[in-house]
Amino acid sequence: MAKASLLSRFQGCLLGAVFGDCLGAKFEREWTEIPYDKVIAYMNKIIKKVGQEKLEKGSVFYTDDSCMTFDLAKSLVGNRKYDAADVAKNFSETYFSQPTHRSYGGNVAFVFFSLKQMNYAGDVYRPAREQFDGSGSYGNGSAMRVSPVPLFHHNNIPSIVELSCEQSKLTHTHPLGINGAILQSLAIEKALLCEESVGGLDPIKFCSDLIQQYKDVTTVEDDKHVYEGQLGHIIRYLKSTELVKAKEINERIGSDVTAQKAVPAAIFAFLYTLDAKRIPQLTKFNGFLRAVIFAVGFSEDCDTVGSMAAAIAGAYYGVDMIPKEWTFACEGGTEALELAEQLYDLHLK
Ligand code: R7I
Ligand code: MG
Ligand code: MG
Repeated sequence: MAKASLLSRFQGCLLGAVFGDCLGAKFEREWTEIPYDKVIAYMNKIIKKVGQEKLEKGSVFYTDDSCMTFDLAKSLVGNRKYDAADVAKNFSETYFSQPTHRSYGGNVAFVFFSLKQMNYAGDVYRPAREQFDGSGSYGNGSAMRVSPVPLFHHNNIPSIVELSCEQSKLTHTHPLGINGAILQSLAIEKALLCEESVGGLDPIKFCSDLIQQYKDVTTVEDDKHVYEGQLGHIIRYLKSTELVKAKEINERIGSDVTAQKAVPAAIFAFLYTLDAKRIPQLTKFNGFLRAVIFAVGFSEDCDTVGSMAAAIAGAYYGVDMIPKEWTFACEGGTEALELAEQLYDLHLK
């Protein structure tokens, strides 16, 4: 694989997150394994329609995953720093601008209502702390939107960890929610930094190094071991020569709306599809598409696992692997490219 430039990787990450969300959203309510052929057929249908000029720009809609990714990225770029009240306001106002169409998580709306009532002043972390009788949410919502964080603080692990944690606490204060966001950020950062190597990236080494790094840097000790256990399952599957079935992945790792399942599922999708030959139906696709089609196909929360797998894969493979037709078709496609470039410019400065 030719090494993608850092700008291409930034753009691959952010546009990837949007693409995975848009592709997975088509199947979001099916709650079952989607055959690869069905995902591929839908993907190709959009490519064909764009080619025939039968689809308007931005007409494949995204969901809450991309809403919140954009909310966070725009605030970081606009303020050139993390401003908790501003991010909280963006999250909430975007929600109230379209509450029904974006398929937000079942409970997070209560946070937005409280934030609005507070007029985004005072302790903006309080509503999230009060979720689920005070234990906080462990939904995957703070991990699904975290991709701007490793771009904003690229090459600075302590700052990536701190900001992943802080932005999580605006909606998800449960240790599993926070650590899920940290782990997803670390996976993206590691993918951004991967050098081209003879024979390609070693998925087992990537995962082992990620576990070690997560153990070393995570500041939230409660429930920390849950993710270590999940990454251990991933390594076992990566080592196996037998093809693992979707049912087994879902029973062992899981892939639902909780952070402790969705984040490991996304990392697994990226690593498991690095070898083009592993899944015969996907061999003809580039690595980025293999990861996303696989993630959408096996996962229960397919827009979110698709989006997170695509953010990691995009950070590794770069933006050129994403079909141009889909950049055109995705709502927010061009905006994702522009925001990634702005984050890249901030990084250079
Ligand atoms: O995490 P969140 O923003 O939802 C994101 C998901 C993604 O799949 C999006 O694509 C969208 O479809 O929703 O929203 P939350 O409401 O905080 O969490 C989502 C769900 O996780 C909740 O509705 C609960 O079902 C579950 N959950 C919990 N259940 C019990 N106890 C989260 N935390 C808890 C908990 O502490
Ligand atoms: Mg969604
Ligand atoms: Mg989802």
